[in-house]
Amino acid sequence: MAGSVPIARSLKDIYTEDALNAQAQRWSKLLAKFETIYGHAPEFVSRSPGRVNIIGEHIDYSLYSVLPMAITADALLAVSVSPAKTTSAQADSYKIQIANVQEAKFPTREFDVPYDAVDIDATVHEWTNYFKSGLRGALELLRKKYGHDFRPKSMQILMDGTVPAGGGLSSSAAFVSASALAVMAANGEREVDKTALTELAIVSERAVGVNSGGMDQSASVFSERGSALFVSFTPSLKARPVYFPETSPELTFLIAQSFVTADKFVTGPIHYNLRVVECSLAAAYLNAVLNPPGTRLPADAAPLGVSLHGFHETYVALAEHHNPNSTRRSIPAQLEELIALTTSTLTKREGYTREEIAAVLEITVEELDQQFTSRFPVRAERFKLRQRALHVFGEALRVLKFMELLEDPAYLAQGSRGSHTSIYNAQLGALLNETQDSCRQAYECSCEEIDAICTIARAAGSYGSRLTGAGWGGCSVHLVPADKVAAVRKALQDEYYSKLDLTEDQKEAAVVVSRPGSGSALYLVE
Ligand code: NG1
Ligand code: MG
Repeated sequence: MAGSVPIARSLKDIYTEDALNAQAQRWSKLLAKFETIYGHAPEFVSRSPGRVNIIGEHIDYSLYSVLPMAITADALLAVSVSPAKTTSAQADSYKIQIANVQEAKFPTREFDVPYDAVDIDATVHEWTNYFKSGLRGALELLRKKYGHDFRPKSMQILMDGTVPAGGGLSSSAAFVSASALAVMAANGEREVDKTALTELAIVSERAVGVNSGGMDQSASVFSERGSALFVSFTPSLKARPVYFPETSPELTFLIAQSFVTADKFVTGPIHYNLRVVECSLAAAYLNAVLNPPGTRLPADAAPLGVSLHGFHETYVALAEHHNPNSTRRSIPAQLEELIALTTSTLTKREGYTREEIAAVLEITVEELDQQFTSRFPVRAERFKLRQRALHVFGEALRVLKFMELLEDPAYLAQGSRGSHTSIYNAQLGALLNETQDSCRQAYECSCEEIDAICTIARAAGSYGSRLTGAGWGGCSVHLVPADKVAAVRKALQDEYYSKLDLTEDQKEAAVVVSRPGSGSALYLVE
C-alpha cells in the first residue's frame, strides 16, 4: 500500500464524524494562536496520529508483523516558511522558530541550524529534540533528492499534541512523523511517499535514544480511517488496512490509562532497551546451537542488526535445504516448532550471563558487549533469553490467529448481530488475554496497576484486556461488546480511578473509545 501522504482540504478528510466538532474548535484556536505569535497565517498544518496496538506487542523490533490502529489523538504542526534570504549565499544557517500551545510545559525555542548538520543532544529530555530528529531525517531525504548542498528553508512552527506522553500511545512517533512531514512540505514537497516518510521517522526516532521498532511510525503514517493496520517489516516495510466486519457496532476498543508514566527514555537500560538486547542475544544463541556451525544470521533492520525473525527464516531455510522434498510448513506451524525448540534449548530460567552467551557464540565478552550492549546502555547481569524468545514466537503466532479470525469469511458474513459473532469476539478477546499473560509473565513488561485494570475490565464484561505499547505502565486496550462499555467504564471508575487523585483532564482522558482513525495528512491552509 504505497502512495503519498494525502492532502486534506477539510477536517472531514481527517477525523471521524464523532470527533469533528471538538477538532474544529481545536484547529481554529491553533491557527489563531499561530497568527498571534508570528503575525501571519500558517501555510499548512502537518498532522500525524498516535496509535493503539491491538495485538503484536514487543515483537516489531524482532521484525514480526503487528496490528496497530491509529487513534484520533495526534500531533499537529502549523507551519509558515520564510522566503529564502537573498543573502542566503552568505548565510550559513537557517532559522527554526518552534512554539507549543502548552507554552508553560514546552517553552518556545529558536535555533539557527547550520546547513551541514542538525545537532541533537539526546542526553537531555528536551521536547524539541523530537522535532529535530524529524528535521534531520527529512533533510537526509531532501539531500538525496536535491543534492548535498541543498539549503532548507527557515520555518516558523506552532505545535499542538494531544497524544498523552509516556502513555503507550506513541506520542513520540506521532511528533517525529509530523515533524518530518512538516520539513518535507516546508521545502516544497507536496507528494511525500508514505514508505519513505515512515522509514525516516523510524531511523530518526532512534536518534533520540530509544531503540524502537517500526510499529508506531507505520501506524501513524499509513493508517486509514475505519480500519486497523497489518504491518510487516521484512523483507521490506509493508502495511495494509484490515477492516472490521459489520460487527464493529458489537466490537468496541476501549483505551484505559493506568496513569503510571512509563518513560522509556529513563528506564530504557533496565526495561525497553534491555528487551531489545535480550531478543537479539536469543536469536544469536539459538542460531549458534540449532543451525549448523558457522551459520551467520542475516543482517536485518532490527535495531541491533540481528533478530529472532532472522533466526526463524535461517532455521527454516536450512531445514528445507536438508530435506528438499519436505512440504513447506505454514508459518504458524513453524512458530509452534520454534516454541518447542526454544523450550528445549534455552533451558535456564534464571537467565544467561555474558560469559555463558559469549562461550556459545564463540566470541569474547568484549566482542559481545561491542555488538549487543554498547549501542544503548543496558544494566543486567543475566539475560532471560528463554522467556523473551518464548514471548516473541508466541505473540507472533497470536497475531496470525487474530488476523485469521478477523478475516474469516464466516465472521465477516455474520452481520452485526450474528449469533456466532460473539463466539468470534470471545476468541479474539481470548487471544488478547493470552498476550497480557505473556507480557506479564514471560516478558515482564506489565505492572500491578495494569494487571488490576485488566482484571476489573474482564469482570465487567470485556472480552479481552491487555497493556498496549511498551508497558511498564502507560495504557491498556480492551475489546468490549458495545452493550458492556458503560459497565466497564463504571467498574474502572469505581474500583481503580476513584482511588487516584486525578485532575479533571485526567478523568476526561482516563477511558476513551478508540475509533479506527486516519494517518498522516498535510492540510493546506487557504
Ligand atoms: P510505545 O511505548 O507505545 O511508543 C514502544 C515502541 C514500539 C513497540 C512497542 C511495544 C517506541 C517509539 N515504540 O511503543 O516500537 O516496540 O513499544 O510493542 O519506543
Ligand atoms: Mg513512544
